[in-house]
Amino acid sequence: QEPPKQWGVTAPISVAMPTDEQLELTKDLLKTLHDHGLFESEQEAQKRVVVLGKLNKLVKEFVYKVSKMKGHPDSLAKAAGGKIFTFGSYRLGVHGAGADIDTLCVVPKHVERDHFFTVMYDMLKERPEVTELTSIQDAYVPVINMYFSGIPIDLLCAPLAVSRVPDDLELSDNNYLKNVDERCIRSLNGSRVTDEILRLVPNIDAFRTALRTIKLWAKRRLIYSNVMGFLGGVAWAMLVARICQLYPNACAASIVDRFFRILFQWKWPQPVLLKPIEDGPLQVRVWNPKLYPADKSHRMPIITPAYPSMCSTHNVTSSTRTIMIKEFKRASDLVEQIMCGKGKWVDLFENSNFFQDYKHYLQIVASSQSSEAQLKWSGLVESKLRQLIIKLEYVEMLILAHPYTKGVDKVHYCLTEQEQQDVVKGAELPDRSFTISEGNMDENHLEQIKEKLELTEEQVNSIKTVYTTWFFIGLYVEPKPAGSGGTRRLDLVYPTQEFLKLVRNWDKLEEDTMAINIKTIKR
Ligand code: 3AT
Ligand code: MN
Ligand code: MN
Repeated sequence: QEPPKQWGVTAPISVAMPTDEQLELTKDLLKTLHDHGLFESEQEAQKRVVVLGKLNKLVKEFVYKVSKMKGHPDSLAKAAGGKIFTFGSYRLGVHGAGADIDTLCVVPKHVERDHFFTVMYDMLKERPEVTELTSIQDAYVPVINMYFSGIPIDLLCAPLAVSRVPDDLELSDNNYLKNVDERCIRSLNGSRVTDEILRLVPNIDAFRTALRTIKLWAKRRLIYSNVMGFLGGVAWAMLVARICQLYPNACAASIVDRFFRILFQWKWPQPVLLKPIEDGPLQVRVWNPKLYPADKSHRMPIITPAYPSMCSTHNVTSSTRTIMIKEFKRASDLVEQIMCGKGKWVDLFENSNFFQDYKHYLQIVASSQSSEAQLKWSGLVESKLRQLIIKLEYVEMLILAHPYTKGVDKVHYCLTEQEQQDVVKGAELPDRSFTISEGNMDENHLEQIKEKLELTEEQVNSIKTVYTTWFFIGLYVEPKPAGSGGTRRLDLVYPTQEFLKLVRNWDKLEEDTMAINIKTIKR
């Protein structure tokens, strides 16, 4: 008898077909996901297809235009091609209603990245469907952001070292990575990783439903965030893919069940791999804990399958790993009940009680005086927060430092100097502080305040607007030994001072307007 086909780095654990009960539980699960509004309407799905069709046409026009600009004859300019690829949640088929479409434009070598941010940008600006067009040319991965017919789009560009990009071009060939710049390699990476994940999964339908389940669960349990030291979308996708490989015939409910059981007991830092790590044609580092100490220090390595393989979970710290393992255990117990008919899927998605879980918290307040400054400043502070977590982990008696996954954005309209000083330290003004929901950074509350509070013209003119972003870290302190007297003090001076130094060292800091404050608060 032939051995079962192997998916990934080991033979499957079981090739059993699903039982009637398991199929029934998968139906329940799908219904629960639908009830949570995780699927878009047929109409929205159609709209996405239309938008992608238009974008694909636009890219070809863009390539044609630049080719002509460069003096290529018409026939060659037409043959130069151009093609779009999608990646992210849309490509994986697990996007929710309103999610963005992550899109990559692949163009031939005579089309330069600069053209993308000038020629292509202007072409998009002309289109009546396009709104909120912005570009970040100097980002780690340069990107154009926009809404196209109301659908959010992240648009990347990859000029390959080829003279034409035909419609049947596939990016899986490692040779396309040769002779292109690093930004291009990074831009290609998202698409290559997503495609590879899909190729390495035995049963795409089960994978998609299981991944939608895991993503909803991780968001509800506040452990979905790469920056904060938990896992991001790609890492969760790879974990689910690995479980699918181990149970190639299982249905979604069983995949979810096995997911929690296996990951709760996983022998970290043994890495999760979807295939053996490949060598390739570039002079770039591939993840290798035997060669690189930094790779060896990864606490929960989950390795991307496309060359050059990287660890997607570089940010995980000892605290965040402990928190995730605890969540795997909680979910594993719940799903065990669900699988024998004694529980409900909704229980899995219960919100976490972050603000009740600890006695003490750190509140970190980043503040500035304009929405643009605040976006950059709070982003910088957020990106350094895990450095604070790591330093807190060394504090005596502190067992765990638990970062809240979201920053809380507020805008305050201050009448006095004192009020300004208070809000930058984390206070709120009773009638003049507002929470900013995502994408509403520039909403103006002034008119509303003026009327409601009956302010004089003079008062209105003296108003100073202050933007703040709050971050929170839950502190789990070692319980006092029974019967011991005396007071104990948690000494956080060193880690907090070091953190303040680190963020104030930012080369774009505007010292007069940007501030950072940390204080401890009680539950
Ligand atoms: P959503 O459904 O959009 O919330 P997603 O998994 O599609 O989930 P994103 O659109 O944020 O998430 O990201 C898609 C991919 O883009 C994931 C990663 O390959 C890449 N990516 C996202 N953020 C960054 C970043 N800051 N730097 C580099 N690559 C990024
Ligand atoms: Mn996306
Ligand atoms: Mn995106």
